[in-house]
Amino acid sequence: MEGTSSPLDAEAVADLVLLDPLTEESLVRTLQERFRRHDIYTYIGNVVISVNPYQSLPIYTPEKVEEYHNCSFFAVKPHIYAIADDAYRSLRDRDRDQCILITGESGAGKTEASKLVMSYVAAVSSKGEEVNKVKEQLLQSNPVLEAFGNAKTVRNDNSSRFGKYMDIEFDFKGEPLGGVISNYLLEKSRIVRHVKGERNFHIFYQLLAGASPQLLQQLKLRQDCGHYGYLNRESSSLPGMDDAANFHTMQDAMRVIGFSPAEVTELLEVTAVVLKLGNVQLSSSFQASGMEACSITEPQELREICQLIGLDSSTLEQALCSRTVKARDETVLTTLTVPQVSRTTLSRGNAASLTGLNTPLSPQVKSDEQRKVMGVLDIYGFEIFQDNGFEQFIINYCNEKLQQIFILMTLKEEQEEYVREGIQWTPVEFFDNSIICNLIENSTTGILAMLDEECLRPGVVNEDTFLTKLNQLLGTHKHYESKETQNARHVTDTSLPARCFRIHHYAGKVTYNVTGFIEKNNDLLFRDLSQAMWAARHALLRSLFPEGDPQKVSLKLPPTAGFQFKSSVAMLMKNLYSKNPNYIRCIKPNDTKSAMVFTPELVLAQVRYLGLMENVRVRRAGYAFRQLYGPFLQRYKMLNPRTWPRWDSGDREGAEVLLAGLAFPAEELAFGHTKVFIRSPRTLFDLERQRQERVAQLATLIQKMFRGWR
Ligand code: AD9
Ligand code: MG
Repeated sequence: MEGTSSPLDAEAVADLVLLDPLTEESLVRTLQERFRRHDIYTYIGNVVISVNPYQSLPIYTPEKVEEYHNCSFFAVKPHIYAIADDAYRSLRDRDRDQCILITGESGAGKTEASKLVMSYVAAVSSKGEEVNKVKEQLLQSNPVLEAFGNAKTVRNDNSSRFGKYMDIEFDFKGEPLGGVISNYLLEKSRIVRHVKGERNFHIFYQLLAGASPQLLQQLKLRQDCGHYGYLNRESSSLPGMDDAANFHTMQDAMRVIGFSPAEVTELLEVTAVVLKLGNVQLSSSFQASGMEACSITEPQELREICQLIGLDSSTLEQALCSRTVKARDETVLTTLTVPQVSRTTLSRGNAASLTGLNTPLSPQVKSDEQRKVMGVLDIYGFEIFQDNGFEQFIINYCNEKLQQIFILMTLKEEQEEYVREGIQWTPVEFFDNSIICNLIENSTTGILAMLDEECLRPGVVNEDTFLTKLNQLLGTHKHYESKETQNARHVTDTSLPARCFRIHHYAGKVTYNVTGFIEKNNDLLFRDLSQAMWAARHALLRSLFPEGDPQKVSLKLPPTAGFQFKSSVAMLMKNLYSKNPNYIRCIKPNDTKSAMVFTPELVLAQVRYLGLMENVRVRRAGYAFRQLYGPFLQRYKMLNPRTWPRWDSGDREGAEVLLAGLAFPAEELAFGHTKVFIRSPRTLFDLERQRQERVAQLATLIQKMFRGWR
């Protein structure tokens, strides 16, 4: 940190609120300096920034757990355990439901952070036989979730391809009772296709590598990954990842969670079916009538699938090859022009298998019993790729909402603290991103609503008409752009291609290509297929396709993917808003997954879209620093002869007397009911500097005294 003269440089500012001067550069350099010293955690007030070390550091030992369990937040080095401890204590002792929001880009360490929080809470809560069982179940949900929902991507060998929110429920004594997990937007398209250098979901490789010959035979699978169309585009094994061992861990975890052996088998059967469907080829040909006909070219694979799920193979063949259309009370058979669609949509059994986790984990709590909840959110971060599609649009919308709640809650929390402490406070100006949220989610003129309208419109719909409509309605919106609106405004910008629109998100501009928006938003499964699946003699499969029940046939179209996502995000926000927030902001220091490499440009980009500068400013806008009177007096009492070496009256009076002797401007200080507040970091630096000088003086004095005695 050359170039700055803050007295706190030596400690490389453990709390960025104290950073002086506050610039993007000084912030990144502080993180870098701390990272170099293996201090991967840094605070902004009570927000923890975590920089992924990509190596195991000796900071998660039982001794560390003890250390953080017994100390107050600011008395120990920044750590994820400190925030977990703070949240847990305030849940247990102050009866406030908590949520821990973990954000950051792919590979930044969110999932690892969520596991650290869970294991900390498990370690410090009490240890009865029943409680231990619940804790084991909570911790063991991870291997199952990761098997079905994680995959190797170019960014992360163990990338979560879904958003996860877990409510851990506690009784009034703070003992865990159980948990409820919600999943958001599994990246289903990965089942049928993934880019070079990536893999499909771990479960497929785990199953083939770890299943015994008997199990493979029972599931009618071959061990060779190369045999399966969904897997063979990529070498099957990964350095450092033991798929076979992970399969056994996952199976054990399922048992701990409460899956019966029959349920485990059913889940594996569905997994095998998805894998085998990847090999079912359909071929189409024209009949003499001129109609297109479709047939299966791999009847053996189809027969085996049907044996596994207890279904007549002609039923499945017909469902895959044709589509029933209700027209003027007549049932007509039409062949599919793109039969692959059926396979893609069928794979949702995989997504649903995640949801299946909730039943065994549901807490056994009675409704009249008082419960407290800690929510842990591990959700995909903001994404800006070369090509951005529907998935990025949805993910970035979610991040826009999280940013909104972050600003609101940070301010709300500040405001509440000032009210609690009886301190005067002027509201802070900040960029309100609700204009962007509204651009996306407004129920009539928002992009999602217009997409839905386009998907439901009879006649030929395509993405071009969708884009034209967006241009017409949003052409003048400050945060919206496309080639056409630019042309209208006579802007020449060669970076914006056709068939794209661009949104100015709070975190930066992202260009979305509309190709695939309609199909992905529709997410339709042809009724013949859901009916075939429901007709199978297979309990799990039937439960995955409830709409296949002919009794429940409805002419109403199911809600679109965008609509469902918007509703679940709204529910999530409401849930989070009712709790006390704790933030972990994760940063990925390099693109090569290398231990201890820190690339400042990469970190700067993340600092920007995590809004860390804004976070520091908001935190500083009121009082940058606050501390309970007791610890404050202890730390600084040596600065005033009236409070040193002892002060025998109340802590608050002591702090007032102490500070009165130091002649800081009155507006720099405020005295709340339990805490002292200091407005600017400079005053705190000054205090720290004076303290360091005084400590040095006292040390010299003591040395002299010793010498005198000798
Ligand atoms: V993604 O959005 O799901 O693709 P995450 O969840 O942010 O991503 P993850 O937690 O999976 O990232 O971390 C990526 C890898 O970084 C892990 O597999 C570890 O190898 C490594 N990592 C992350 N955090 C730590 C840590 N605290 N200590 C050591 C870590 N290694
Ligand atoms: Mg993850």
